[in-house]
Amino acid sequence: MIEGVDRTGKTTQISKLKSHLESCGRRVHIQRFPERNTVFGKQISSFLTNQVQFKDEMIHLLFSVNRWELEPEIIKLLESGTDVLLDRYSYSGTAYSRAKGLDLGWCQSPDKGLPKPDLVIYMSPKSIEELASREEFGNERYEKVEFQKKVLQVYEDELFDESWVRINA
Ligand code: FDM
Ligand code: MG
Repeated sequence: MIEGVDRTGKTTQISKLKSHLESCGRRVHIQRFPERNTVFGKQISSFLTNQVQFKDEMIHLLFSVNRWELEPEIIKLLESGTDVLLDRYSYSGTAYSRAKGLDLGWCQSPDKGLPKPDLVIYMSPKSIEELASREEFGNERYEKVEFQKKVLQVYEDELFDESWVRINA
């Protein structure tokens, strides 16, 4: 699983990891969250592109439901021996909602029972200002400097665990 704030290069790094694992002879599947092409994913996509407005609690639950939508597929892939690389997962769910002020335990609760990652790769930025200068920053709802700083603070102070692998983003 790869985690971190926006524009840290998660998608680029995870696709490189996929190529590497494939060159070692493994079967690999990347699952990105949110998965925007499902019933609930379409609602999430409309929210992120500012076409609809949802309460903080409601969008939080939709993100979780989106992971539950894909849970059977992920289990099936793992059972068939395929490596599943997740581009964001439950930690994103908590980080972004917690940054809005929702209770930590409340944020984590709807994801209880989902498959757990074997490894968390965390993309660690030097500063949000530096990320904000990257191409396409600002396109979606959450890509605002002040908000991203809060999300980063949640990752660093409340979620980061010694078992995570920290990568200089
Ligand atoms: N995001 C993503 C959340 O707020 N909660 C979640 O559970 C997930 C998976 O959606 F701003 C946010 C993080 C980001 C936005 O994600 C879209 P990508 O990775 O930038 O497409
Ligand atoms: Mg983004």
